[in-house]
Amino acid sequence: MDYIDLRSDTVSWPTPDMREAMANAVVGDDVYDEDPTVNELQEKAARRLGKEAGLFVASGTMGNLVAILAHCGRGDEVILGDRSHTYLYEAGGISVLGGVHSCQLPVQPDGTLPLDLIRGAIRPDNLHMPITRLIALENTQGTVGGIPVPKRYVDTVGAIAQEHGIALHIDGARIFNAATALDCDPKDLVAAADSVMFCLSKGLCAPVGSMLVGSHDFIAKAKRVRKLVGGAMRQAGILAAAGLIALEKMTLRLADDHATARMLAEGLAEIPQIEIDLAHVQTNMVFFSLRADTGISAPELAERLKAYNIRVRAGGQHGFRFVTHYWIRPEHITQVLEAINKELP
Ligand code: TLP
Repeated sequence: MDYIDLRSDTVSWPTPDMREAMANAVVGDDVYDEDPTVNELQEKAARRLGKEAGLFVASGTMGNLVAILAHCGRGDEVILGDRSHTYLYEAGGISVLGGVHSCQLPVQPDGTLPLDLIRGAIRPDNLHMPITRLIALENTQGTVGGIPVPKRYVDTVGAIAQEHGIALHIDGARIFNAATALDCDPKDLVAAADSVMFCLSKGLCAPVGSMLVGSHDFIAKAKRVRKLVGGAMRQAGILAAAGLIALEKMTLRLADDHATARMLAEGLAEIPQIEIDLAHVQTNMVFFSLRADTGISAPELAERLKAYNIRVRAGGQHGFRFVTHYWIRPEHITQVLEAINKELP
């Protein structure tokens, strides 16, 4: 990349081998199920996560929307986190387009939703109330630092869902980061889930696309919803070709991004004007803040770093989220730390 971009892993460019695979991709009309590259990606994604079938979708937002609309009808309720991506950052799509009601539970610092609150939120059979159809978890949980949520917890939530005849969906935009950090097979991590969305873009570097996986029946329903929201694509094999490299190759190297995040976090912790909780840096995200008396705001510092070819995004007056990815190398971290040290008064 031409600059050091820590705003998100969504900014990552496709790798040179992705560009080559895209140029040479064998394609067909995916609405007729005739794109061999899309079909291969869907099969491999499903297998990798231990599910029966997969569906290529345009984005993570579309994947979550399609999943929730496939699980829930109008007026049904989904239990989700009050700081989940679906609740905060997907333009309210599940209620705008699906009439799906949401029950928001507080996301804990460890990325979980309290189990007693989940149990308490499941509605009894009462005509005054919406019907609880779905629980949605996020893994890694972005807003609390990209925290990986362990299998034991996911399994417990899955058991609660099963006991009440409701489904479990996982927004696994970064599920491979979670599996890497927890040192477990992604299949095991999502075994309790009825559906999982994960992103091929973000840390896996594909230019476009996410996957939804689940049972054959669920994916058949999801495919209708994808059509409804305008997400059925034609020669999408061009994109799926990059997705295959994302899935097969880029999922295996995420520990490098976690190591650069750690290096960055440890360097930031040595700067007196910075407050950071190192225990919260477990994947590729580094959350930190400037001490209130530093004399420079986070947006001002972000602006000044542009002169060093460094792009970062402030969250509020004092906070930052830096995200590492394939294009961020250890030497970039050294440059970033030097620039911050220079610019802090
Ligand atoms: N997250 C983006 C922003 O929208 C915040 C980012 O920079 O982190 N689930 C999770 C957990 C996500 O973090 C995101 C994107 C999505 C879903 C949506 O994916 P896209 O951007 O492909 O629609």
